[in-house]
Amino acid sequence: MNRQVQIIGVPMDLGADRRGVDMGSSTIRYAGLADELEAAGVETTDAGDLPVPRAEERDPETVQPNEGSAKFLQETAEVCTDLADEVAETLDAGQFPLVLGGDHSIAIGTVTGAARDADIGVIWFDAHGDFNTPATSPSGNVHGMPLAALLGIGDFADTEWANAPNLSEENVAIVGLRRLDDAEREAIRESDVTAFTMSDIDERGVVPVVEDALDVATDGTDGVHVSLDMDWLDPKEAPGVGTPVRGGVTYREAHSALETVAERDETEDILRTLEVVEVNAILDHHNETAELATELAASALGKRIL
Ligand code: NNH
Ligand code: MN
Ligand code: MN
Ligand code: MN
Repeated sequence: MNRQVQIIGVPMDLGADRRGVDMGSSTIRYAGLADELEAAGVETTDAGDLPVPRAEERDPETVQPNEGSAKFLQETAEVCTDLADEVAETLDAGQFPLVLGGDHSIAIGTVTGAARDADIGVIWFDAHGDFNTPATSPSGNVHGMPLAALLGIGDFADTEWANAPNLSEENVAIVGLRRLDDAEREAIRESDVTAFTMSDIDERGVVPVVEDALDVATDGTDGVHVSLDMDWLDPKEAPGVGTPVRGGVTYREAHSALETVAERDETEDILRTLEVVEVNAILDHHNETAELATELAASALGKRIL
């Protein structure tokens, strides 16, 4: 596939408690992303990083009226609106947006941009459900809310910057779940989102699960957004994340999953946007989580061994 990838960095950490995730985009570049993609036969250009306000510049207890407790919600809205514009412009220019986080709150921008002129499906590789709303969140961290935001759940129903057009619950698949807050579990059960837990992967294997997720995300849509939260992997493989949960996928399972996406893309041209988030440089060991993020992006974009 002759794809022109445009790298877009978003050094965002306002959605998470642990500093260090703001350096994610720069560590992924340093790990050799452009070379890795070049070697896989994918041409890249780099749009640089979007401006993100520093956490120190604001009072972390900023609470918006009627929006319960969500830290830095206004700043997050501004960054995500910029990012959505950048993603939509990149698509308009015939390029493929590869968004590097930053914490997972930026998915709100990536997906609203991807869904501006197309019906899309989403595959969400994550240990967590990211289905909290300001009213249910135990932490107030927006990185635990992006899926609920994009689907317009609870307080997010009236937020134009967050509630994605052209995205329905029926086309969303979460893969690799192993930690949910109580209210999130309830909300996911009540929704039409398809959720695959780690037990599903244990029982069936990662490839059949990802094939099912692809069926969900492609059903009646024009394209698929893949959101890769690096805490989806086991912390032994990806130690550089802010909210590690034991029992995640292995190195090989992760590659296999993204190769399954690439294979479907090769025959059906389904992939519209890709993002890699939650790499935390301070918690990482010798940049190995960033290196893995780089490799997995290459697998998703069609890297072949032979
Ligand atoms: N569920 C928790 C919260 O809402 C943790 C979310 N952390 C994530 N999600 N990294 O992917 O605060
Ligand atoms: Mn996440
Ligand atoms: Mn997560
Ligand atoms: Mn919607």
